[in-house]
Parts: sequence; C-alpha cells; structure tokens
Amino acid sequence: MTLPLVSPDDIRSAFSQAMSDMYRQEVPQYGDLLKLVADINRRTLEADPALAAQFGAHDETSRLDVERHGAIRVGTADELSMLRRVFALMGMFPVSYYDLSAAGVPVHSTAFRPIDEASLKRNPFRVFTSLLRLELIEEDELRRQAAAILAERDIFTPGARELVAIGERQGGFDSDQAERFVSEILETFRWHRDATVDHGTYRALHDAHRLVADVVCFRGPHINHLTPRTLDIDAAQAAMPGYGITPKAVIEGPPRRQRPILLRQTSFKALEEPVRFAASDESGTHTARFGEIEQRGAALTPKGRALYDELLTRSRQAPGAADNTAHQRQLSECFSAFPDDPQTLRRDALAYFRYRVSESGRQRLAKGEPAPSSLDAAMAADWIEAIPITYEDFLPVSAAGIFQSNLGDAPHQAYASESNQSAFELALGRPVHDQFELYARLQADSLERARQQLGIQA
Ligand code: OOG
Ligand code: NI
Repeated sequence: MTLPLVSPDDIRSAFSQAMSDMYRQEVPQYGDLLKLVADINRRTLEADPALAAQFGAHDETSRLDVERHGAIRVGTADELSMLRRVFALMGMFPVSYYDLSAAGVPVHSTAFRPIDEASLKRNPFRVFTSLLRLELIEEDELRRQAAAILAERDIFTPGARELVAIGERQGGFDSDQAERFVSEILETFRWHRDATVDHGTYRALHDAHRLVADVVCFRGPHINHLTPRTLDIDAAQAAMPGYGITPKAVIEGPPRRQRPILLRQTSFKALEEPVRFAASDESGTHTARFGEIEQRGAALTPKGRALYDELLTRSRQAPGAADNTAHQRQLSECFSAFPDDPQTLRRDALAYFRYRVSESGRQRLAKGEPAPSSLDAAMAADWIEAIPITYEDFLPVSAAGIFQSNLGDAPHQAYASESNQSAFELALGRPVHDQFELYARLQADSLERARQQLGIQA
C-alpha cells in the first residue's frame, strides 16, 4: 500500500516557514522587520477599509501573512540544476532571466516560484537564485582556483540527494518523506561561520569582487535575505529607524501611486559577521546577509513594462537625489506619464487583470436576470469586475540596486559581457518560463471562467 502524496503547496509552505524560523535565529533583525511589517499592514488595512475589502474578497489577506521571498547565490551549473529539481518538488519553477552583469554584478539569475493561480494564492514563496559567472573573473589563475574550490564542495546533504531521487520517482512525497525533505534541504541554506578557504584566498577572491568571495568561500549558498511584503512601503521605510533598523537611502522601483504597479523595495545593509578561516585560527568578518521589505502592485503587460522602463531610464538621467523624499518627488514627476487609474490601465492594456463575476452580477444571476450577451456589455453593466493581477516577479534595475547597497559604496563597473540566457538555461537544465505568458494566461483563464458563468458565447 502506498501512502497518499503531500501537495507540493504544503511542502513549499512548510519549507518557507522553516527558512523563516532559521533566518530569524541567524539574523535577529529579521524578526524586527517581520514585526514592523505586521504592524504597518494591520494599520494600513484598518485605515483603508476599501483596500481591506479588496484583499479580503480576493483571498489575498491569508497569503499576506506568510508571503516572502528569499535570495541565494550558487557557483556551478550542477548546483543550479539540482536546485531546480529540489524546487520543482515544492511546486516552484524558474521564471524569467535577469542579467545583472550590466550593473557590475557578475551573476545572472532566475526566480523559482509557483506559477498557477491556486498555488500562488496558497503561498507565493519565491527564491531569487543567482549563478556566479566565473568567466567574468579576469585573472586566469584566480578563476581556475575559484572553479577548483567550487568543484570540491557538495551543497546538498546525502539525505537531500536521496530524497530528491525518491520524490522524482514517486512523483511526490508522503508526509514523513516531506518532513525529512524540508529539514534536509534547509541545511543547504544554513549560514556557516567557518570559511572553506584560508584568509589569503578569501582576500584575493574578495578583491576580484565581494560577491565572488561570498559564493566561493563557504560550504553552501546561505540564504542572504528573506523579504516580507508590506502594504505601505513608505510608512515602513519611515518606521524602520524606530525599530532600530537603518534603511538604505532610497526605495527602489516605481514611485508611490494610487494604483501600485510592479514592485517597490527597500533594504537594510548587510551585517558584518565573524568568520573563521581554514588552515589557521585566523578570524575576520564577512558581510552578506541583510534585510529587505517589498510592496507589490499590478503586473504590467509588455507595453506597460516598456513604458515603465522608459520612464525609469529617464528618471535616472537626472542627478541623484539626496534622500528618499527628494528621490520620490523626482520619480513621481517622471511617472506622471504613466496612467494611474484602473480604467486607463485596462483600456490601454498596460496592466494585467483578473476578471470575475461581481457581487452585483451574482445577485442578478440569482434573481434570474438575463446576463448581457457580450463581454463588453457585461463589463459596462457591472456584471463583471476586473482586479489587477499581482506582480510575482522581480526587477533587474532594483535587484542591482539591492545587490549594490550591500557591496560597499564603491560602484562596480559594468562588465563588458553579453547577457547570456542560453548559457544560463543550459546550466539550469531547462528554459525559464516567460512571465508575460504566465500573466496573460491567468488573465485569459479568468475571462473564460466569467464568460462561462454568465453563459456568454465566445
Ligand atoms: C539578490 C538581490 C535581488 C531582489 O529582491 O531584487 C533581490 C541577492 O542579493 O542575492 O533579492
Ligand atoms: Ni530581494
């Protein structure tokens, strides 16, 4: 007799919770951040009954309390492709390719996350996963040394490898296996204060790029931040000092708007943590792990995204602002060209929407009133409502800003290398999903459902 298999959604939720508990132990300030975000979210929902109703009506409140993303950095193709298999067993799949080399960070990345509607609603846990681009280390000898060090390590426990093979064979886990899987995988992301290299090697790699030292000199890809989702990032940024947290200077992403779009993020600087180097009892410090908060808005269509990119580029041509208030003012001026009402966002196809039969539509349907014969008429007569689809992904310019605020103040020069999605996908072992296709499908499916409920012919 075989036991019933646990849903990957349950495994992802358990894993996300286990990561959060571990990170709170490792970085106590993360606990302060969770408290701050919970306080702000409660106050925001109390002060804005319409927002609370919107969240409640669309079951977003339940995911809000557990919602977070994490970030890790790996060193080899084998590590990346094994992670893909691990995350698949938790219902997380690679979405989008991000090239950070243009911003002077020698990595390229994807985000593992759930992709279907029910799984996103349940727990949208995402992990931003970067692969070091060793070929961007200029010095031959150092590059060879880094590759040799990486070839020596196995970031997975034997138990984790065994369970991945079992899970793939069975098509999932029974509850006992699922529990063991979560705890074995957790080990991969744990912080180890013992570096695997001596101090000299650490220094040499650190001098090539701080990030290279972070990826190469430790036993595994320690989780470097976990980010809760706030409903009001301006309030969160302002409240951080009161919780003993110093935020980075400016909030990344679009400005504050009536209708939030994409993603806004702020972080606090990486901690200096003690490390012990190999082959001596020498100790030193390493800075890698930090805290971050994000606010999520509507997913944009390719057309909306192009407008966002254009306005962001324009805003970055102005001299940098001294503080967040000035930065937000400049940004808001540039973004006045981006429509901020739901009708225009929808009519101009700038954002994706989820359609559903409205409360009043349901009442009229129950009374036996005939529904309009076309979708447009049903929309116009308020039988169907449209709610923005939440952006579930990341932004390369913002990600670069987050990386950089943790790499000391000296900005790194852009690498003169091409972005290389096909090399990344080769390392990953499969192509990444296209985020626009995923949002477009959510939108189309919701329209189809509403149409069927009202008996409107296609
Ligand atoms: C990842 C930085 C990117 C975000 O939220 O954009 C990121 C890293 O530092 O490894 O997490
Ligand atoms: Ni992040």
